[in-house]
Amino acid sequence: MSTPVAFITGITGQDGSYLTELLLQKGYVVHGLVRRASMFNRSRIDHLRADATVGAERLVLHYGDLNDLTSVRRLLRKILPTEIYHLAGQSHVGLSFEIPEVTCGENGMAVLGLLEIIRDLGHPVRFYHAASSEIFGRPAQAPQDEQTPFNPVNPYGAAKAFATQLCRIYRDSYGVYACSGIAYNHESPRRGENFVTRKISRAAARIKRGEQRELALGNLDARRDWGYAPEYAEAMWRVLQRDQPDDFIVATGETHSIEDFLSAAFGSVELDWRKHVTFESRFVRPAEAWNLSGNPAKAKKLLGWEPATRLPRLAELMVRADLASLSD
Ligand code: NDP
Ligand code: GDR
Repeated sequence: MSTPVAFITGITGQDGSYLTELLLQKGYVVHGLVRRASMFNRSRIDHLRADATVGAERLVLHYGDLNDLTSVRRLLRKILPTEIYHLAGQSHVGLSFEIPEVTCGENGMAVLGLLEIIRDLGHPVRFYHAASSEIFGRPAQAPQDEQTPFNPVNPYGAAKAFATQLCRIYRDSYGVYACSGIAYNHESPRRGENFVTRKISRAAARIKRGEQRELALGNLDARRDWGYAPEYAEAMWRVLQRDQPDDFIVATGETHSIEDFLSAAFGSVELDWRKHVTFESRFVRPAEAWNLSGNPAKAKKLLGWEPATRLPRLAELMVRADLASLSD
């Protein structure tokens, strides 16, 4: 069997880094798209680039940007990957109200552009689209499944809904092998520092060490279905291993409030979050999604995928990692 070749957009992000580790373990050659920044933005994959057992020929990085799909087309024509994992894009829901055009361009139109490239590629390739629970916004039913109607309430969710529907259209109309993993929140020590879980774990560690006193947050009543990111990378890979393309909910099915997460994170280092958390209105969004809880039954049945890590363990492992990094 020939060596599988993956192309990952968003390789420098949380999910991209875990997926790269997984695919390298499975013997893939991994090509990743890296955008140009004024400073190196590869800290999440530096350990892989330094790993002598991986080597430069098995992990290849290319400069590129979703706002320059001509260069991405050129790369794909040259690499001819067997699988594309499209994870790149502006991923902060709150910020999508502040930079809606960038958000919709990267999460919506860029997916359409990639589907067009794949349609013309003349080479069989499987395409994974990182869809989100935010496509459901304020759903009438909970938990949601693959049939739940889209009802996004922010620009990010609207763009992801557009892209999810386009994957279905290209699959049905042109036979493109395109799948959406409709993932609910997944977290890890590599989570960006302005997402609520990482903000909390980092603050708990810093307060414990005396480096910070307060943590300013927005809406504490919000509830989310939180899982552990490395397990979601495994689901992504499984989605593309099936003969027929399809969409899958990737979730734990359990929801918790921000207060629950605070309690688990601060509790793990014997702190009382109520003594440290303050309210800041700038973190409150113009509209908040609610009722988001995913039913992963289809993924369990057809992919053999099941989440293992949940609260409070998830919060604890994040705080522990933040404490360890402060000791470095
Ligand atoms: P991150 O924000 O950690 O990573 C996003 C990645 O996209 C980074 O590598 C970033 O590069 C890259 N990127 C952003 N804009 C561009 C661009 N214009 N051109 C090229 N690359 C770009 O996100 P996650 O890893 O958490 O999520 C991965 C995907 O899954 C995203 O599409 C997200 O919307 C989606 N998703 C995530 C969920 C989660 O809970 N994590 C749940 C559901 C969906 P750089 O490092 O330079 O910033
Ligand atoms: P989310 O994650 O919007 O669900 O998107 P985030 O961690 O940003 O927010 C979760 C909830 O916490 C509330 N909240 C705060 N959020 C942030 N970021 N900062 C705060 O200070 C704060 N205080 C309260 C928010 O209002 C919200 O209710 C994530 C991203 O990974 C998306 O890319 C992905 O699609 C979805 O998860 C599923």
